Parts: sequence; C-alpha cells; structure tokens
Amino acid sequence: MFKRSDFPDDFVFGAATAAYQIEGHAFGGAGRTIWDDFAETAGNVVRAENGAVACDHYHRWPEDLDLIRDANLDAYRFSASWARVLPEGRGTVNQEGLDYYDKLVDGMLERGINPMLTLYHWELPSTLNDLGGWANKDVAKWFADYAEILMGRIGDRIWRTATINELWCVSVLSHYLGAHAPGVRNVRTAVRAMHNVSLAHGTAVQALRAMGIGEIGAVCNFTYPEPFDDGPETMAAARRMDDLHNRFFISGFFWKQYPEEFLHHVGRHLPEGWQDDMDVVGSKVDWLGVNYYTRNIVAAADGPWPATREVEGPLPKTQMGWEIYSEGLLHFLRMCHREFTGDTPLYITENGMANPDVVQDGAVDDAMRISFLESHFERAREAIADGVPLKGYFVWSLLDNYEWALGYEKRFGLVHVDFETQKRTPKASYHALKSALSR
Ligand code: GBH
Repeated sequence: MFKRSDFPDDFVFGAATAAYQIEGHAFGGAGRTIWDDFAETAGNVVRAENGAVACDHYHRWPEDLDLIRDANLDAYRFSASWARVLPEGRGTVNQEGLDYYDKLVDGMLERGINPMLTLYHWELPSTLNDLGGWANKDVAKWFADYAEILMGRIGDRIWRTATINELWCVSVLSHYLGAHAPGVRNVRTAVRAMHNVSLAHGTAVQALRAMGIGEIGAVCNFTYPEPFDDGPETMAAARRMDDLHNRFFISGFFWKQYPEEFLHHVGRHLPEGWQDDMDVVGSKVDWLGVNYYTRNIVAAADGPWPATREVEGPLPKTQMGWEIYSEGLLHFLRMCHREFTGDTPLYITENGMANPDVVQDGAVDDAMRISFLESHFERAREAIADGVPLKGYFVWSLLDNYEWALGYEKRFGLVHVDFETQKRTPKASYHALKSALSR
C-alpha cells in the first residue's frame, strides 16, 4: 500500500456508508420508505431482502465508530434517513431520530473523526412518493424543509454536507430503468425527476446557506463512457451516454444549463418553467463529490434516445461484474476539473469493490480489494500531481451492507459483517489501510 506521506498533509482519508444500507430501518420510530415498499414486490430485490435490520448500526454504532478510529481514518461519510427524522416526510418530527443523529455525530467528534453528512441517500418517505415523489416539483421544498430541521439540530458539528447522493440513480435508474425504488419505467417521469432532484439540491443549498452553514457539496455517480471503437456512430453514442449520465448534472451545477442534445431529444418532458429554476440548480457549491466504480463501454443501438448499449469489457471483474479500471477515475477527474469544476475542490466520495469475502480462522483474506485500492489511490495521486484539487478519498464501504436491489450477498466492506450474528471482522484490506494511514 501507499503511505500517508505520499499525499498532501491535508488530504482526508475516510470510509463511507448510507443510512438505509446499515442502520436497521425497523428501529427507532422511522417511517416507511420507498425501499421498504419496493423490496416487498417480488422480482425487485434479490430474495426480497430489505433494510429492516441491515447491520443493526442503530444499536451498534459505538463499535462501528471505534472501527473507523482504529483504522486511522480522518473522516466518516454517513447519511441521515429522511423518514427517521420525519416519518411522514413532513410535519411531525420523530425526536428519537434527531436524538440518534445527535449522539452519532458527538460519537464521531469524541473519537476525532470528521463527520461528512449526506442528507439523502435514496430512501424517500413513502407518503411523499404517494404525492408524486421525485416527479412532483414540490419535492424541492419538502427536501429543503427536512434539511433545515435536521441541520438545525446537528449542523453546528458537521464538517462537510452533501445534499443528495447520486442524482442519476435517484432519477434515471429509479424512474427510467426501474431498477431501484420506486421502480418506475417512464421517460417523462424520469426527465422530470432529473430536473426536480437538481432543483431539490439547489433549494437545500440555499436553505442551508441562509442558516449560516458552509462547506456544502453534491455527490454524483459519474461513469467513464468509453467508446467501443472510434467510428463516428460509436463516438456519438458515448457522448449521448456522457450527457445523460454525467453532463446533465454537472452542467446544471456549474453552468446553469442542461446539454443541448439532451434538450433537443427529451427536453419537452421537463417541467414547465424549468428555465426559471436554473439559477437555483446552479447555486454555488463548495466542493463536488465523485463516486467512481468502473467504466462503461458504449456502442450505438437502435431505439429511442439515448440509443446506446453497453458492451462487456475484457478486464478482470469484481463480484458486481464490474471491470476493474482505475484509469477511468483519472480520466474523469481530469475532465471534470478542466471542463467544469476548475478550482472547486473535489472529493472521491465513494470508491471500492464487492468481493465474495468469507471469514476463515477469524480473518478475511481480500487481497483483490487491497490491490484494487492500491491502484485507485495511485490514480488519485496522479490526479493531484496533474493539478486536480482533489482533497480526499472515501472507501465504499466501512461495512458489508444492504446492496439495494442486490440484497446482502455483495460485500463491499473493509469490515466483514455476519448478518446472522452481527459480528464484525476487519478484513485484510482494513488492516492494510490502517497501517498505511498510521502517523
Ligand atoms: C453507489 O451506487 C451507491 O451510492 C451505494 O449506495 C452503493 O452501495 C454503491 O455504489 C455500490 O453499488 O444491478 O440493476 O440493481 C453506484 C451506482 C447503481 C451501481 C445501482 C449499481 C446496480 C443496478 N449503482 N447499480 S442493478
């Protein structure tokens, strides 16, 4: 592995999780969410698993925060559950939920861990979905109100705040591809959700600024769309994928506009008056979070816009079937910095891999994850050497957890979790990172 001294002194090393994936949503008076609903319908989630118990982090958080401290990590990226704070999405506050996040944040500070909060990581309260959810423009106001209530309680101790995790997943994956909750497959709904989620982000940024809160950013799941060959049709297809996956969101944030080709093909589905929202969508952010896992090899296809298909690549793959391709991270960071973000600090807010890890004699040998992390840390160093203002790196994930539609089988953790006994076993990668980060 690398050494801490290979990176700038102020570079931040962390691990990441999300509320629904670890907390145990059945505990503590949280309201129902779209993931509870989605998991109930056969065919949506592997073995119909849900986040009711997950890693029982709701009760075991002190042990989990100890693991973060003991790994010599500087920061922890976690998320809060909207329905834990507001069971119906609006109105009545669940005090137990606020108390929980209050204790959790204090627990981080007591251990010298910087809290990086994500306000929304995918579990919309069901009552709001009944009102149209992300397809209803009112969601922007609902979200900002929730953000104010939560931050009114813990905002004084948060180190960095991200509004929404992965706007592409919230909109396209969940409302066009139907692979995530609420499982809608409709282009019009999806395009509206793309705008509304961008607007919700901007509306929350402004609400938090008005409270005096700084260091606010957004987290996007970017992909590196690699053209299958260099023919003009393929190149155009890769560009369309780039527009839909990456550029729609970053041009909204940094240029207050959406890509021209996107507007030409599907812009008619945007909510009426969307142009008037662009100043809010493009509210200044203090940093941008990049979640990076793999590349996508793209070719042209028949059918409606974006008319692309993915081609399987030749490189070694993780348990998710994703190619291990650290170069894509470097390409993406360079592009982002040069074309969009300039001096705005970037964080790698998620990077990691799933592996079918098992405990043997009390240990987990995940050598493949160690070399995965090594290669991606190396690309991060190259980006910094190249002038990209990259300020930190968060491994996904601290713990094995609920991998959404794929249930509990895909293991992303630095720490193994036995979902029968809830026993935590740090993997070899955890120990490798811990010694790399020792001071
Ligand atoms: C991130 O999503 C998420 O922020 C995090 O919660 C998640 O655990 C992590 O990555 C690892 O996946 O096979 O049809 O169910 C990255 C984007 C979107 C990639 C969902 C995997 C699965 C699609 N992810 N996708 S499907």
